[in-house]
Amino acid sequence: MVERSFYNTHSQYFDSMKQYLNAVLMVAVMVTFLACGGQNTPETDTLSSEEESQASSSSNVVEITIRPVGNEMKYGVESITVDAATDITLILENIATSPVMSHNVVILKSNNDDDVNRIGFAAIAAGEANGYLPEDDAILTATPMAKPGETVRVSFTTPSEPGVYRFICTYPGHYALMQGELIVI
Ligand SMILES: [Cu+2]
Repeated sequence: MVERSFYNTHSQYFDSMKQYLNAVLMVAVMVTFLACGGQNTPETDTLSSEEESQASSSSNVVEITIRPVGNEMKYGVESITVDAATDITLILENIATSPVMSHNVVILKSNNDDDVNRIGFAAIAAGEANGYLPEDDAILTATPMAKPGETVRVSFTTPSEPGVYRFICTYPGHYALMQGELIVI
């Protein structure tokens, strides 16, 4: 930016602002491009989700947003009812501010306390480098870990079998309290 001529005349001011805004826009476009293309995760961006749903028989991807209750170890939504075999994008918007309130949403293939406890314990051993997400056959899908202020998402297809599927937060110390149910009908 040309700071010295910035305020010389109105037209220079607006030219500079225009250049500045163009630069901001370019950076935003680049960040969006990198965010969409740079990750090798099960997430899908909005565009490809729409393309996929147009190609398949279902008409829309259902978006579900979950937020924690402030700085509590508690999901604001503890019961979600969805249709079987439906494309879902689950969004976790972590509005917490406390540094120990990182959260994720790990959906299990069951509503079984043994599975919940085993995965909750294994998460600690999995460690921060793995987002406190253990490898376990009983995990259906999971969002990445969201630090306070972050938003994460995961896209998946709900099970074809109706039933109750537990979801938990696997940040150390959270899973016993931070749970909910995905009810597939
Ligand atoms: Cu949590």
